[in-house]
Amino acid sequence: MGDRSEPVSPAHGASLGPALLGDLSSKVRKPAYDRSALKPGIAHIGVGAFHRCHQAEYTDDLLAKDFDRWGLVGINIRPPLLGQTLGRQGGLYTRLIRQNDEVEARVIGSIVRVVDSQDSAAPALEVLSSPDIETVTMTVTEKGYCHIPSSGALDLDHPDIVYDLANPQAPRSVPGMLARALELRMASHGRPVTLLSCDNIPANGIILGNVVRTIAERRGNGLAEWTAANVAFPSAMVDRIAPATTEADIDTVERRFGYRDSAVVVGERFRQWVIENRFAGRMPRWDLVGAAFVDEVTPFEHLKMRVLNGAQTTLSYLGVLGGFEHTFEAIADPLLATFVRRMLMEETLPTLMPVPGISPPAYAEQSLARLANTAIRHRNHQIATDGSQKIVQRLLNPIRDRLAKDESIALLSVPVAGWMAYLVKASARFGRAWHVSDPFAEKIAAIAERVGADSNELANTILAIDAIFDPSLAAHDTFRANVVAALEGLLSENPMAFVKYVCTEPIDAWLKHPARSA
Ligand code: CS2
Repeated sequence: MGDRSEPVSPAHGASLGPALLGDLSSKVRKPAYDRSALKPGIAHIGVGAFHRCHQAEYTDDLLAKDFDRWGLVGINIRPPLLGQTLGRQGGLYTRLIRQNDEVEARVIGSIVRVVDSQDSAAPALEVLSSPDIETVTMTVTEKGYCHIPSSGALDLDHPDIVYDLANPQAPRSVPGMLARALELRMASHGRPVTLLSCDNIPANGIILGNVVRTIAERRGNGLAEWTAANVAFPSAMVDRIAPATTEADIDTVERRFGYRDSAVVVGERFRQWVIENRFAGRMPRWDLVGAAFVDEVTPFEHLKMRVLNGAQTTLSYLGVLGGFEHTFEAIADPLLATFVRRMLMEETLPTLMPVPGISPPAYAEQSLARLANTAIRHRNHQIATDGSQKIVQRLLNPIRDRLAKDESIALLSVPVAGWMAYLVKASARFGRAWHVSDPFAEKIAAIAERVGADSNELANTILAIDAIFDPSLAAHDTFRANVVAALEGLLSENPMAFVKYVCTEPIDAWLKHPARSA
């Protein structure tokens, strides 16, 4: 597309919205379908950067290729408010693809309406129970499912679940809200629906099905039976790195393309979506635009969570401990790059099942290259957030697989200890090195206050948290020994020296290292 005759910027400084579309620079790609003909058919819960960079873009592609009634209604049940940003822009926003020096802009048009349901469930329930909505997708973060990470069961002690079981008509949690929406559907039109989790939890369809069904069963009014017959919970693997938007991203759009957009998102070029072929009712044909509908998602899910996400989590904890702000800076450090590559190649890849059409070593190399993209400013603290909800699928499951075969876990244990060190160092006793956000942060800070710097006692007390560490794993001698040694190294004055040591010496040597008893 040439822009030789382009006026400097007809939209100069104006805010993005339907009226501005015609005035945008030809460098900005626009929706290639008639938005005014778009009707709602999909609801999405959790309209953050990831959704806008992923499902909404696939839907935009689908509408351009095979127009159908698949407009998206975006719902937020937690902050931020959508009305102020996306709502004011008529659902339109810019998706930037950034790859080192390249910047590509595209306005996505698939969101037809946004709904803020932070104060009351009513607006969300109205959408979710509507007969127009045939598919519900969600990105509500790992902790949004209110499950126990180590078992996948609904956490019946979770305050929002306790509340929802007592007040089923005004739910606060995602499982409570979905169960209530299904109840309203059952009582009104009875139309089937697919509930599609797009979060990085293991077997996400199974966990979503578990938590919703557990609530439905307690209703005792036929909802569990109706759900079994009319609702599908396919699992899915989703992928695209899309960090939280910053003011600098908003300024980039204004500077380069001449308009203001308060809902900009930035992502990498790579994207992937593998969806289990198990639907209730009509389903958007995302498979026509690059998604894959498959019988078995597990191999893809393990690949993505253990390799890409495992590397991100590792770089986030070791990165913070080493003083690096973003993933791309952590991986530019030769030591951390060596560590993460060795961990993936030597310990993670052998735990994977065969993945149709994918060579795991090539995938691992591609993942490392994605993480090195300097234009994706993904903060290590952002990835480190909610680690208690992430380490099971990213690190502990591959560790368990290796222990079952009596294989070494020396490298994979390091980021597990990294997560512990990250939370321990945020406690007052350790000088509040940084601010953290994790459902288990307080509990671990309390352990750190009580135990102090004794790594053995610290690691063993944290390993006893059975909502995160399955007791049989926590009791495994090799696992304990490795985590204790790594925690000691990472809490020492020079955590990077420990990482260097691990990269050069076998961990058994570290277990016997004289510095440990010094
Ligand atoms: C990241 C993910 O914040 C995190 O936990 O690891 O959001 C990651 O960027 C995506 O899963 C990539 O698809």
